[in-house]
Amino acid sequence: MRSYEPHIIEEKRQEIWEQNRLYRATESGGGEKYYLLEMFPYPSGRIHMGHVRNYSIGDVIARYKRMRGFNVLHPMGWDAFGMPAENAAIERGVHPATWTHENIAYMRKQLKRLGFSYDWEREIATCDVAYYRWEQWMFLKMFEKGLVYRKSSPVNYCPKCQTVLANEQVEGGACWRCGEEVVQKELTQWFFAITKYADELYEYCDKLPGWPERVLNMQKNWIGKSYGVEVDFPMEDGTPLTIFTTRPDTLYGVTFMVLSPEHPLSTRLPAGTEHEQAVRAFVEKTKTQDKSFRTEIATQKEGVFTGKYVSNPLTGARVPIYIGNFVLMEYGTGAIMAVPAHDQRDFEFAKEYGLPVIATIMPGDDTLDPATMEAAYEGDGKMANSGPFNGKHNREAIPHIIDYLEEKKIGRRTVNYRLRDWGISRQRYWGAPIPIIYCDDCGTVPVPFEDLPVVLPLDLKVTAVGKSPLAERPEFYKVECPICKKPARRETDTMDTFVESSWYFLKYACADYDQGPLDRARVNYWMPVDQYIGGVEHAVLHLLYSRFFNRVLNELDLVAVREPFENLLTQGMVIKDGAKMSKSKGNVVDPDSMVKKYGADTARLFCLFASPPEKDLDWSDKGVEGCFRFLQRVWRLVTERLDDMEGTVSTLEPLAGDTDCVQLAYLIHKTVKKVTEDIDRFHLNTAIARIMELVNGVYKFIEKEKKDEDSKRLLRGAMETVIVLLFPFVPHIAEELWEMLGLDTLTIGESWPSYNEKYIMEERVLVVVQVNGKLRDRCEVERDMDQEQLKDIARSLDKVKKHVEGKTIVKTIVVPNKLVNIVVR
Ligand code: ANZ
Ligand code: ZN
Repeated sequence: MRSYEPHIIEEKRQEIWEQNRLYRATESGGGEKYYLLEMFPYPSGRIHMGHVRNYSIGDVIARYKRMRGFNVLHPMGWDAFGMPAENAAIERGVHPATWTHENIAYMRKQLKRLGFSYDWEREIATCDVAYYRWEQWMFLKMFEKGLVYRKSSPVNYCPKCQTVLANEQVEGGACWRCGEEVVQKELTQWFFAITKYADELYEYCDKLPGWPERVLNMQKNWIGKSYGVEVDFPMEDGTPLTIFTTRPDTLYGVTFMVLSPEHPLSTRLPAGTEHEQAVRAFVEKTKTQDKSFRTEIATQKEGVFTGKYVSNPLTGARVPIYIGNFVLMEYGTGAIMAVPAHDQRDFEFAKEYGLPVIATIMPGDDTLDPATMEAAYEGDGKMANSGPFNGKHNREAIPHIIDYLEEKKIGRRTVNYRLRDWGISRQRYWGAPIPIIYCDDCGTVPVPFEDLPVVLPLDLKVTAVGKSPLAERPEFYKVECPICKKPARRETDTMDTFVESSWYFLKYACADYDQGPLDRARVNYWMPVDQYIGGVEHAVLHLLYSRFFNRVLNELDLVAVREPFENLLTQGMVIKDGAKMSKSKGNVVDPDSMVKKYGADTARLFCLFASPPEKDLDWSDKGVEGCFRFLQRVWRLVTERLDDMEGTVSTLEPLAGDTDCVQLAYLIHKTVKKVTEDIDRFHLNTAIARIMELVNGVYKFIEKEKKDEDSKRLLRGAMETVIVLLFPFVPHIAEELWEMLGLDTLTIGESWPSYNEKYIMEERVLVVVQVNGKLRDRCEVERDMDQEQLKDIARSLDKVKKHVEGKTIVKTIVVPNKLVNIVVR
């Protein structure tokens, strides 16, 4: 008898799969289409456990759906542009392309060794010209439609390294490499007009029932739809200062106004007055500060007086205008009415500059005393100090106040979004070149479609991050203007790598297509993605950008659906010793060594069994060991009985009719039902637990040492069921055992078992069986079971048989769910 040697069987099975192109997806395949997608990895060098987990979950679903007759697309590829490649180039002198391709080769080998059922013929790497050329095409189409534009915008900049820094390269306000304080620098950059879709992206969140509530809320918060009102406060010269507020109910509590330092009035208002100097100094100072820092709750509220006033349009009160660091130009109108009694930021500002506080919303029956308040009261309540609105509840008053403002033409209802347009310019080398040319005479000129692709030159050296070597390479940037043919300059920035991951799922549908950006027919056959699986860290940006991009491509008639991902599963993290498994924490378990020690099936099984997919997975060596032992147990279950099973035709019916057979049959059918339901709901861990229970049941049955043919047939049926149910989880061992039982391995991947309702016992009860009033045995049966069936079972019990044999049954009395009494003579 062979012992369980995972390496031998796993490599053998993988070779067979590859030779038979078993997981190749075609649009002409039978069955309903099913597109299963896992977030593609960044080729950082090696697969980590988080990947193993993500891809194991996906592989179960892909295999399961195939077994249920779906035509499954399950692709894999590489998010291959990005900064780590440049860092490696600087640190180790290896070219980003070389580094990336070597990593891809290694990681592809790792994924293959784990036995994931990908259609490798559709593999894509986003750093390939064949991929990004069509992204450039899309950029140009978006340029035509006015969905991409250029504007000046601040970036993080390190004056010492003279480079632009990504947000993640700024650590506590300092450069990650030299520690110098990072400043904000204005750069002209390209933007995608995602805000044009803000409302649709927001409203569609309610039309995605297959997404986790949590992710939808994160998307909604990010888009930040806010209903409010713009109110005009007349300045002394009569021109209006317009602010945006969500709380017009606090208008009577306004004691000052605050402008963003970037607001055009900030420098204009104090011009030529004694305040000019101080204002200018303040504006200069805040300019270099990071936006998110400025709006943090903990950040000190700072500001300066402009010397000017407005009047409150409701009360006529004279209100001073300040400039403050916590007001941003990007939101609303870049100016606010400050209500220190009811807004904490305004409260802190008022305390800092000795400005008055007027309370207008009272909490419950209490009254607020501005003299003793220690914080703003931001809740709801009855209005006070508010003229005609006194005594009203503030929430009820809001619509009336807005109606009044609109009637008097001093305000209008507006909706504001927190979402900003997507800045895609990166001053980096390892990315897709932006297909634009600047000409002194003709201005900004898109590269003509027929001149695509703009190929990223590979024969150069990367020396610093944040400074694209493209800008130092005349062969690249010196070009002829496509319009006037005079010398011009090519854009040397590259695109944000989030652009590549915003449409890769469409490319998979037609990976080999090169006649245009996408093969519409094939894309529309596969789209939308039926199930997307990935980490929750992408809950906002990647998913939002993809939803945006898919809409744009829908309008370009390249894809028929508006939403790309029908169902989303966000898997939890892999934790070890209480911390996220990561290189920096030094608690990494290397998948390679796992596979080496136990094999791919054990690695997969552990990742699937240790916790439900959405929850964090706590690493446990013991747990891994346990999974390995379980597989050995399954291996023995079958291999130790191969001779015995030869020539036996399997059945799932309790033909022998005795209790053991009946019980085993019930267990088999119940397990099939439960595992099916569990996988459908992604309860993969409990699905495995149920298969383990079935294995225990089969071992128990074997202990009975039944020799009759009918029992053997049932035993074989049970074994085959175990194997088939295990196949999506641990395909190598399952397929090998299947083959050893003499079955055709090509059928295992197509044969999800069905169950017979007849054998499903939802709720079980213990029934006492008597013969002539004397207790002889007990049996566990389904509650409210059919009386005739219950009598059959009772009579089939061994201990009962003994007392009935050779006698005549006069009658059988049944007390439902309790007792069967067989009266014999
Ligand atoms: C007066 C007020 C009183 C406010 C009060 C709040 C509470 P959301 O809900 O996020 O949309 N605001 C408006 N524009 C701003 C800007 N450019 N920078 C910083 N803050 C700004 O927030 C809307 C509220 O944020 C607005 O309502 C305004 O303060 C502030 F008891 O107006 B509120
Ligand atoms: Zn020109």
